[in-house]
Amino acid sequence: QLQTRMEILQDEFKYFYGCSVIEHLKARIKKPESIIKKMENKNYELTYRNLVEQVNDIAGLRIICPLKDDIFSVVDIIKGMPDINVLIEKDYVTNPKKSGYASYHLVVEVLVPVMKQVIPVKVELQIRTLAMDFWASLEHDLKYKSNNKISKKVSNELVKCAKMINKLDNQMITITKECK
Ligand code: 0O2
Repeated sequence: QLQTRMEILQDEFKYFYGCSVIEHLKARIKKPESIIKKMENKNYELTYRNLVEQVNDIAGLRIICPLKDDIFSVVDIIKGMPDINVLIEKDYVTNPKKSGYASYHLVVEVLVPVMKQVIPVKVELQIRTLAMDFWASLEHDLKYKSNNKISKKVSNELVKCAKMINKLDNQMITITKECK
């Protein structure tokens, strides 16, 4: 549902302004084995209640924006949707994580009609620029390949790269403004 709405928003921007605040979208449903692994890692008892209450990212939508400013426009649009309830908001764009990770996270609740009832379903949204996505995807793979144990030297290098990416994202905003 949310993916379709974001695709419509992407089209609306292109139609009215000739460009979009959304570059592309990636949606995924977490595989049952990954859900179990996550619950076990966090020491949650494998109950349906814990699944619903503790796991926020069974449905995940990544929104990739061309520019850093676009992230905040997308966040405002989502927060302004009357039928969407924002449960959690984390701004790692303004305050990146120690790892260097930058992204805007929202956990929202969407009402999904199922048979004769409507159930609230949580979706984790990760909103970031193309450059932030490039860094996060590579860093995620590197951590997975080494079972989350990357050396201090590698993590320092990754923090340096994240800082370069932040600088690049800021420069792209300046260049874009100059061209307007
Ligand atoms: P995976 O393998 O991507 O699913 P939560 O994990 O949501 O219960 P947490 O960790 O406090 O609670 O939430 P946070 O910090 O908002 O992180 C949620 C997701 O953001 C992570 O999911 C990652 O996908 C991503 N993320 C957070 N920190 C980093 C980071 O340093 N590097 C990268 N590449 N991604 C990060 P999972 O479930 O931890 O991992």
